[in-house]
Amino acid sequence: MYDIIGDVHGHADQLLTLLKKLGYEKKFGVWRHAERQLISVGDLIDRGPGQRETVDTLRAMVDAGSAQVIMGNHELNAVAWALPDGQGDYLRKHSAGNLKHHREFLLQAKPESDWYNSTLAWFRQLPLYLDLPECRIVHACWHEPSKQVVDDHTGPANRLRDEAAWYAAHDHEHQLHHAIETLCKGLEVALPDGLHFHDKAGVKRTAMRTRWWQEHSAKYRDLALGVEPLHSLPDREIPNTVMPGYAADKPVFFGHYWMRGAPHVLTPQVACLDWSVTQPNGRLVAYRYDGEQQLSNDKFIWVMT
Ligand SMILES: [Mn+2]
Repeated sequence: MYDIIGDVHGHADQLLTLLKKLGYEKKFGVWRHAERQLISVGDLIDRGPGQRETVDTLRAMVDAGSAQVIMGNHELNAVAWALPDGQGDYLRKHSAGNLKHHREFLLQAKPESDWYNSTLAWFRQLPLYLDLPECRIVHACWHEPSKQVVDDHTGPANRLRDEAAWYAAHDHEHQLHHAIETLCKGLEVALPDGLHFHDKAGVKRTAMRTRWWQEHSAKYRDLALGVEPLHSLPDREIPNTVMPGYAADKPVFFGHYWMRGAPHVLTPQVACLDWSVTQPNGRLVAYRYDGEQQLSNDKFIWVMT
């Protein structure tokens, strides 16, 4: 069965320690397990000191069949950073803000190198999600309507089909853009009546990140992620139509959300595996999955940073 791991963000030392802890062994240059396969929820790169080693380790495992890796928003952004938009810029603008998040990868990857080109080509063909017989894996949000839009632009392995799809995915007027943003960056809900708040960076926001997995309806301030102060949000219910919850016919795993504290399931069928490896006292976390339909806290395995 599967060992599903959270966002690594270039923390190769923690990745190797976690692989050992999970019982993987390096044979003929590749980490393998006799009975199990590793699945990464994406976000291999940006921030940490061992980004090349992280990519090389997991890519070799994918090539050998001992791992699967899906697309995180950082891989999506890395590809878009390097794709010209035809108007003298790139699909992801080379702004100071965007560069800040990507600079460490560029320093380590060296954009003129063969490694960089080969890695971006590999990122381009990563699946956008996995819908396995027992469970589902996506980087940020399992959202059925967005998945259906994405499926019109992907092939059988859930990879963006061609160059045109990459351009559509970065065209703010195109529905594929919003669908991919939802799967890889999470479900945002617009605030009513022109309301707004300012995020940590002081940027004015008219939509908020949400705890999309929560099933019952709730107020804006109950479902918000990363909004402070919460009382800046309306004290009323979010319409059910914009918060679909998760139709839990099988468990779903994702990363992306910088959870803190001791790893635990969010509901019996929903588990986030990103426990903030980039932060002091953070964790790189795996869930040891054996096909169960009810997830349990005692199946998390982690290494501290
Ligand atoms: Mn992410």
